[in-house]
Amino acid sequence: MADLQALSQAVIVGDLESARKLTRQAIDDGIDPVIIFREALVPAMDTVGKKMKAQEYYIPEVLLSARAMKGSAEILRPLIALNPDAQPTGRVVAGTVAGDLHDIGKNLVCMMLEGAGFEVIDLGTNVSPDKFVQACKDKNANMIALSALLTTTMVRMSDVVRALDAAGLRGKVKVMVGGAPVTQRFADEIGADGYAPDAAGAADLGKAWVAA
Ligand code: B1M
Repeated sequence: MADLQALSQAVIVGDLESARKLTRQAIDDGIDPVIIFREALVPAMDTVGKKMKAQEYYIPEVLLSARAMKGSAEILRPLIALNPDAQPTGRVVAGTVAGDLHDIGKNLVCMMLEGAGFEVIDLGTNVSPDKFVQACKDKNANMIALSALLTTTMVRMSDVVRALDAAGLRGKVKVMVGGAPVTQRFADEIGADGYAPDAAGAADLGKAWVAA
């Protein structure tokens, strides 16, 4: 029987092989991949963050945990993207803003958007405002999804909003922002169109925009 707590623990201690094995087991036992994310992977990385803050974990331990989390996510990704209810809904350019290398949450957001039927153009991490704007033009995107995990980089989101404005794209491309330090209030302050607290919320917001 699948043990989501054991999967969480494998991610916390950075045990990639066990994380993969327990993920496959959970899928074989019929657990919804989204539940595996929400109830095992996300709380595990929360614990890792707390340990980092308490200086029980340093960068090497955090990287091992991130690697285990990615190993599990790679197995879940195609299952979420193959959501049979998903219809082609829109085109989203996604990325983590300039100066920020955190990509686990952004990758989850991309997966959930794909699962909701969006075509996602993932620009990766440390993405400059110009690169976001160019990708929106090249791909004819109707949405942009910005992630930031640092209080020092979340402010870069407003640079992207301004760059879209300067390129005359603000009426065409809706901007959604998120990441641990980001709030609805911050989104309002920088003129973003929306904020989502988690990856599932990002997919819901995108769907709501398309339906409006
Ligand atoms: Co970093 N790090 N890190 N780190 N790291 C945090 C963010 C931190 C809170 C840890 C801490 O001190 N407790 C802290 C930030 C403090 C602050 O700014 N207030 C921090 C720091 C300080 C740093 C460095 C500066 C450390 C250093 O070098 N001294 C450095 C910065 C490097 C850089 O980016 N320039 C650094 C480096 C790293 C690693 C490279 C070691 C690694 C990243 C590996 C990787 O991503 N490939 C790392 C990690 C793993 C973390 C923690 C432990 C976990 C982040 C994570 O993946 N969480 C993190 C502590 C924490 O957040 N608990 C921490 C799991 C993930 C699922 O959650 O990304 O929040 P999250 O995504 C969520 C939501 O936020 C939301 O959806 C997801 C859930 O469904 N979401 C969106 C995210 N983007 C969204 C976009 C949306 C909507 C929702 O719409 C578009």
